Amino acid sequence: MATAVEPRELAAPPAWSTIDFISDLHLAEDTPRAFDAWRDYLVSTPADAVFILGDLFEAWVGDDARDAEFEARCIAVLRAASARRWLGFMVGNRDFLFGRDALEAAGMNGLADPTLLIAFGQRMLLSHGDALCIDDVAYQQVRRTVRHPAWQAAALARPIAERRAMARAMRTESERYQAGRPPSQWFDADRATMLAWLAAARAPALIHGHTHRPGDEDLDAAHRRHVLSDWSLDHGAPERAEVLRWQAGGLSRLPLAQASAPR
Ligand SMILES: [Mn+2]
Repeated sequence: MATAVEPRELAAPPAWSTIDFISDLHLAEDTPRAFDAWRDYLVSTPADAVFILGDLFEAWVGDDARDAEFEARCIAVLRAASARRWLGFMVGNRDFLFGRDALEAAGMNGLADPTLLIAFGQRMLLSHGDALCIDDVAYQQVRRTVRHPAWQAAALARPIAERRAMARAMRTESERYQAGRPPSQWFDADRATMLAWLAAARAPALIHGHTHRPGDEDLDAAHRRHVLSDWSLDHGAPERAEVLRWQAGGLSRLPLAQASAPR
């Protein structure tokens, strides 16, 4: 059964004329090209606001690890970017332990999943997307567990090295799943659930990531979804990195090079 979720509302300040959405960069120490592309994009985008809708990091093992070499470099990039423009961050299934301390260090605004963004006189529902993939019953069980405050408190009480090992194990499991079947057979967001969320939000459109299958699709005559691109620039697979940009005239899907061009 499709369950509706009440979104948090966020009204864009009238001064915003360009709003960017990105997700699923899966930044890690072994993704130097994605890291550089992301840093350059955050410096040069003409956007007034950038919404990061989850899985910015391949893993985030807790805010107490934010001073480690790689994490500190990421926070420094975010901090420099947030001095120039508004940054919003919604956690994904890889970086769900990104918390208040890291948000504050990065100068970012935390976003609930889902969030209803109101801009240009329109309503746009935003989600990472993993909660919509209800056919993946085993994952939804894991999600309920790891999103529970008690589980998180217990996990964060463990040594950082142990948490990194846990994150690596989760990554291996996910890679095994993806290697075992073509992308067309990976779990997708459930249509009835998306429509229920959109009805609860009284919104005609949804933006989500997570599935790594970018595209735009009519869900019915009155509702549409826009799936964000992952950023794949490092591991030999076909290169892909896009920004979804919202302006008064509508949405546009931009290759990274174009997203950074001056207005
Ligand atoms: Mn994800």
